[in-house]
Amino acid sequence: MSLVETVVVAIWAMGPAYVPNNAAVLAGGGRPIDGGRTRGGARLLGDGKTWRGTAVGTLAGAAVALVLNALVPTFTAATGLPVPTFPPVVVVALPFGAMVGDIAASGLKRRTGRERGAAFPGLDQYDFVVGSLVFAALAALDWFAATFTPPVLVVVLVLTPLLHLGTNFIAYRSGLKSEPW
Ligand code: CTP
Ligand code: K
Ligand code: MG
Repeated sequence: MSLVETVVVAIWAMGPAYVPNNAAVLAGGGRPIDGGRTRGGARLLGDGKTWRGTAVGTLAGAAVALVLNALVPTFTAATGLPVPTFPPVVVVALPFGAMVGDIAASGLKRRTGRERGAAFPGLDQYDFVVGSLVFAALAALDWFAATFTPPVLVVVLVLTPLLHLGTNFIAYRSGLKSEPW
């Protein structure tokens, strides 16, 4: 595959993991997952991790996976690119893993004295990638190995922080998000 083709396959494979965090920003609010609990004076997760944001984010990512699955035959016929079809367990694992990675990162931020919304460079850009990839690998290892080949993985790791910073900057400028990260 050429670099451009690898990029297309990488974005396709990660689409269901890219959408949840952005959907959560739109859907956020309501009861925080940690129920307001604290440890050592800091919240466990904070008000930025809610049940509604997590549920809507996961459903939005799963919807993207189902739409992409429906498009595979047409897209493959038109381009010849080996874009993946998501098995049912992966339809859920990619977006849910992305949300869990983001939630785990907030726990780490609170334990290290960072308030809600504080930046943690590196963690902010990779938490959901690592979460989604780990959950997908646990859910369907053969599918994972066939889809996330080394070149696709490299593209994912290089491209994701750029896409993440780009979409978050747009959300920030449109007033949807209070910080650009
Ligand atoms: N959000 C949510 N539930 C989630 C993730 C995100 O409701 N599981 C919503 C919240 O409204 C959150 C917004 O999306 O404020 C932006 O997400 P994020 O930047 O991850 O949260 P922060 O508010 O910055 O908090 P943290 O410092 O814990 O990352
Ligand atoms: K985050
Ligand atoms: Mg944030």
